[in-house]
Amino acid sequence: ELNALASPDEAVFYTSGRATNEAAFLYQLFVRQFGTNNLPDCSNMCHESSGAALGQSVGIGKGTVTLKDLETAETILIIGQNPGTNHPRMLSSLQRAVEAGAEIIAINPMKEAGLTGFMHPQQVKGVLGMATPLAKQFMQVRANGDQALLKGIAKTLVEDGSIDREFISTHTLGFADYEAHLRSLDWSELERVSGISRSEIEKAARQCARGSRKVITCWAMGLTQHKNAVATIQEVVNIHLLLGAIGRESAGLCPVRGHSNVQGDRTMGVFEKMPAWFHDNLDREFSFQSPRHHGYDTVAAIKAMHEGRAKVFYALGGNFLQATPDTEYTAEALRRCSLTVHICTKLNRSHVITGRTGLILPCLGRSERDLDEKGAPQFLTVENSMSVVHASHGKLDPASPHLLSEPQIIARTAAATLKGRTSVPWLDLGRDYDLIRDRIERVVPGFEDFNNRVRKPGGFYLPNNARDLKWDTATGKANFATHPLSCVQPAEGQLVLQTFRSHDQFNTTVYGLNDRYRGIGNERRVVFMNPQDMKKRGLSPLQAVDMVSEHSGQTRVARRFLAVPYDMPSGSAAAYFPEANVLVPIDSFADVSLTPTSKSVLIRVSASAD
Ligand SMILES: Nc1nc2c(c(=O)[nH]1)N[C@H]1C(S)=C(S)[C@@H](COP(=O)(O)OP(=O)(O)OC[C@H]3O[C@@H](n4cnc5c(=O)[nH]c(N)nc54)[C@H](O)[C@@H]3O)O[C@H]1N2
Ligand SMILES: Nc1nc2c(c(=O)[nH]1)N[C@H]1C(S)=C(S)[C@@H](COP(=O)(O)OP(=O)(O)OC[C@H]3O[C@@H](n4cnc5c(=O)[nH]c(N)nc54)[C@H](O)[C@@H]3O)O[C@H]1N2
Ligand SMILES: [Mo]
Repeated sequence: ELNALASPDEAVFYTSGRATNEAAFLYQLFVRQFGTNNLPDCSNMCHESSGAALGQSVGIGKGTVTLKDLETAETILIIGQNPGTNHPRMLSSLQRAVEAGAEIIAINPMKEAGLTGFMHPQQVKGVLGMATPLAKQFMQVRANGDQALLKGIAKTLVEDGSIDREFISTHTLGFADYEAHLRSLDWSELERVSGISRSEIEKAARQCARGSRKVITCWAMGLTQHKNAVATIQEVVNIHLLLGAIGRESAGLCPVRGHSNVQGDRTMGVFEKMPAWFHDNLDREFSFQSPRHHGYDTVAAIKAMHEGRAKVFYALGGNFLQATPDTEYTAEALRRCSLTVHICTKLNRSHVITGRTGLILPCLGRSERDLDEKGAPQFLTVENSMSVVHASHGKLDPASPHLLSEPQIIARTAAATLKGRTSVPWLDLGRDYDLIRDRIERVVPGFEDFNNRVRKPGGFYLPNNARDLKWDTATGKANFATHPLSCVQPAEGQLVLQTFRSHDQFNTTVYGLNDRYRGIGNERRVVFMNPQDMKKRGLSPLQAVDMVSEHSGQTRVARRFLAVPYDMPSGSAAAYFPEANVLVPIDSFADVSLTPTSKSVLIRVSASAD
């Protein structure tokens, strides 16, 4: 099927963030030797906005802090992130930080357990091992009101004179414009858009400026999945630049990641627009000419399949149908393909919405033992969100003796597809992961002596220039970004719906029907609403409602969700991903990063007709 295509660009190769470094490296090599950069990945729907923002502002698309920094910070902002459910191991680091004197400021429309109030104190204490909320200050921001709030913090710092002038003059560009912008902002506007009072915002700013300004900001999907996400994240960076709170101990930027190796996959070249130096290294190492024109990201790939410009869909893990926006549209896109292929550890719904031919290629999971031909155990590697590369050893008996590893499946697919068109010893690479690591070492900076260093306990750190006050930006400095204040604008009667995770799920894998910290049992088709917003619509608790998403004159409907009154700002609503993905318009995505706006879907809610 691949070789029958009119052009290699008619194939799309998706990656989910579980793939190991070795699998991801082989995969992108295969895809580029095949002749395309169509390498969309789950990052496109996740932290793409963070990568885009940080790249422009500080020259590296990832976080700048270590776990030790986190545990020794003085102030930690946690914005748009629900660690109690999604990053429970982070809670113990936060707890250590608080015990050492740190103050946590949480910014979220919802009072998430672990950060703030507890729905069921006894139970949560038992599970999280904590008696009191971690956050000293909680700001119940309006949906997408963060930019206004962050600008308010920056304005306070500037007007108080609580800024690090030496850092600003040595390391940054664009301060004068930014300062003028901040001074021109009107407090009543910032209060209205954020939903937070000036005094609360000033209090947060003054906390950040206290002590030796060891500030760390953590954020996740509550910032990344909005139309203005990149600008908002750059506002976070601006605050750190004002404070000089980057590139030194106990301070810095911490986008909190999702999948275990989403960071490593990007480092290995899974990206539809890798920089030229990466292509140069790849071409030199493997003696070929990789295509340089950019490929499709996730949204572009769905549209290409829908419009018949792409005909083969190949996935290294993930659940493309359910993770992407606009479920019905995406389903149709997949059905129009000639071939859909999934390398996977677990069956999911994507596997039953197929092209004319559908293949499921089950593979070993990372928890399973992976033996080489002589029966010796092999290991693979991953990069965690603190830029540490370490080994991953499977311990369990494989589910079946017939399972192949991801690198083996990719290597055999490449050998069978490329035949005489490649000089890469694919089958050897698929058999011996040390050989893949030798190649990675010669293509990707920071992996010198890879095979030796990764065998040491704990692995090794990748270089992080921003951490070392080296700015790989277009200007050679860290850049203040000055954006006009923006916020999603619902029309009269519309609500801003966010689609988020319950406690009993990992992305599209649902383990149970409870969301214990939010007090929901045995149901996922619920929509959380402000009690006043319910009253206005004549809705009683647990009444069945229909949600209609409105975008560019199109409507999308999700029927029979139960309305749950909840402590959240009026004008906002929340429902679970992936059930609510039918409402996320394919054409609604963030500026620059093109991340679907899964946290700001404009909807109308009314009592169910039937
Ligand atoms: N158990 C479990 N762990 C996981 C996952 C999982 O599904 N289950 N998924 C993994 C993955 S891939 C990722 S990316 C991470 C996701 O981790 P999170 O980003 O914590 O995941 P979400 O559930 O999407 O929660 C987003 C949070 O942002 C808040 N929020 C929504 N809109 C706004 C807003 O406009 N402003 C602010 N300030 N906050 C807002 C929501 O109320 C919610 O608390 O978790 C990872 N870890
Ligand atoms: N509306 C809405 N949509 C969202 C989000 C949201 O908050 N709201 N969040 C977005 C985010 S942050 C993300 S990261 C994406 C996630 O998008 P995906 O990564 O595509 O989705 P997952 O549910 O994590 O994929 C789970 C599947 O991966 C396969 N799998 C698991 N482990 C392995 C492995 O080791 N190898 C292989 N080959 N396969 C494996 C299994 O078959 C499993 O069913 O969803 C995005 N979609
Ligand atoms: Mo994610």
